[in-house]
Amino acid sequence: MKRRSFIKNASLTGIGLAVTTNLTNCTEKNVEDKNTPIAPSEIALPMVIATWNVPNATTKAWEILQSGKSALDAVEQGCMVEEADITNSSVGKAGLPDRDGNVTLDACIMNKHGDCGSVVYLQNITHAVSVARKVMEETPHVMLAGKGAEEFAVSIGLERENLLTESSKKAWSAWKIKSEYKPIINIENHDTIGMLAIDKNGDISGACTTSGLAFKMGGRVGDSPIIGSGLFVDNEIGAAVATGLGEEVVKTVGSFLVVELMRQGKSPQEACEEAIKRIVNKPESNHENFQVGYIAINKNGETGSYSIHKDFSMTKYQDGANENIQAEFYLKKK
Ligand code: SD4
Repeated sequence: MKRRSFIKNASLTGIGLAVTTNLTNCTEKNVEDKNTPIAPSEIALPMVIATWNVPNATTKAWEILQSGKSALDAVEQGCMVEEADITNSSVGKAGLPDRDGNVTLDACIMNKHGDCGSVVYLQNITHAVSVARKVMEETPHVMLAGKGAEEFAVSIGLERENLLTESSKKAWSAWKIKSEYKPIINIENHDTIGMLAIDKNGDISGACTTSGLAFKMGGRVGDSPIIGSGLFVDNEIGAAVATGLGEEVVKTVGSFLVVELMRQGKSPQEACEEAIKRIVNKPESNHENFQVGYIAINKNGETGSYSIHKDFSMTKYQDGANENIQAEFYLKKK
C-alpha cells in the first residue's frame, strides 16, 4: 500500500508554516515580476530527485526518508549507491580515469542549515560523498583536496581501494590510441549523480558526486564539488544541482543562479531554463558541442529539469513511485 503523507499549505505543522511563508514571499515577488504566482498546493512528502536515470539510487534515498531519517542521510546514501556501482563509469569506483590513468573524485553535500562540505581530487576512496559529509560535520573547513582529503577519509575509517577496474583500464587504453580530448555529449546512459531531497519535515538537502570528465587533464576539477556551481541548497527557497561540462557551469555559478531565480519568483522549470540560457546566449558560446543539465526543486515540492541537448533526464521518487522524466532541452533541432 502506498504511504501518502500530504501536507496542505494551510497546515499548522512546521513545514506548513514554512511553505506558507515561502508562498507569501513568492507571491509578492511574482506580482512585482508579473509572473504567474505559485499556486498553493499540497506536497507529497518525502520526495527525492536525481540527475539521470538512477532508480536504484532514488529508491535507496526514498527508503531512508520513509524510515524517518533526514534529507541529508537520504542524499548521502542515495549517492553512495552509484558510487559503489561498477557499471557506472562516471562516479566512484570504476569511474573513468584522467589521461594518466588516475581515478580522481569530486563530491559535495549541503544540509538544511546551509552548511556544506566538499572533496576534490580524491583518490582511492569509493565514497567521496561520505568524506564530503564528514568534512562538513567534523572539520572547521568546507573543502579538502587530494592527499589531505584521502588521509582524512582514512582517519574517519574509510578504506583505501583501487578504483580503476579492468573495464575502465580497457576504456583508457582505447582512448590513448587517439588521445582526443573533447567532451562527448551524454556519453553514458547514467552519469554524475546530483540528488536533492525533501524529508518529512520539509527540510531540503543535496549532494553531488562524480569522477569528472573522462580522460581529463591530471589535476582538473569540475563544478561538482564547487558549492554554488555543481550544487546549491537554500532551505528557505529550494535547491539545484548540475551535470555536464563543469567548466561552463562554474562560469555561470549555475546552481546558485537557479536557486536565486527561484527566490525571485521563478518556478524550478523556469529557473533551470534561464540558467541554461545564460550559457547558450554567451557571445561565441559553442554549446552545440557540450551538454549541461540542471534539476531543481522548490520548497513547495515543485521540480524542474532542463538541458542544452536532448536525452538528459531526471529520476523522481515521490508518493511511493519512481519515475524517470525526460528533460526539456534547448537545442530542439539536434
Ligand atoms: C564535471 N560536471 O566534472 C562534471 C561531469 C558530469 O555528467 O557531470 N558529467 O564537469
